[in-house]
Amino acid sequence: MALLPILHYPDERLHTVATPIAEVDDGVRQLAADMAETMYEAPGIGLAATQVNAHRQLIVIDISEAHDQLITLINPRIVVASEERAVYEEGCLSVPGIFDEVERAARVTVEALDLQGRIQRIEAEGLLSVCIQHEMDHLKGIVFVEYLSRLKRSRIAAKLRKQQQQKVL
Ligand code: K1U
Ligand code: ZN
Repeated sequence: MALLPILHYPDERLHTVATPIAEVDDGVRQLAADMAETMYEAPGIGLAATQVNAHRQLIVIDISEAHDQLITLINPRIVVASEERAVYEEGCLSVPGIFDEVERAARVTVEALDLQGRIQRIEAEGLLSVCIQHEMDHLKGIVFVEYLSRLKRSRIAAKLRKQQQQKVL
């Protein structure tokens, strides 16, 4: 297994739209395993392939404290979203140190392939629902800061650019 470098906002590659996975083969299983290792090491509770510069429809999520409930979603699609909305303070491994409130559907049902290529259906609420929607946004090239005001976004971009320059020097 391998740790993968995570792209940081405002890297343009975070805006790439991911393509569907035609076949769940060993290459996909290897990428999913590397993404899970990267997510646990970060640490985080989710990771989309977009964030590791692999533009395929693949997500890993584990919101458990024991790190024993890994969910892998391949070609996910939301089939039901509640009209009820909920606000949650989100973070993102691609936007380190920034947390802010985002409003999303309170509950979603998602269909996706698993690592054996079988269809799975997950009904989610609370943090799992937030995380699924956040990660599916990554696959569409959307970073959560795009839901914030233009002023907040430009301040965040400037702060992260400065941090990246300091790392290079
Ligand atoms: O970058 C990502 O997409 C992962 C992100 C997922 C997420 C968190 C909170 C709300 C929405 C989506 C993170 O994992 S940020 C780190 C984080 O929240 C966390 C880290 C360690 C323990 C618990 C939470
Ligand atoms: Zn994120």
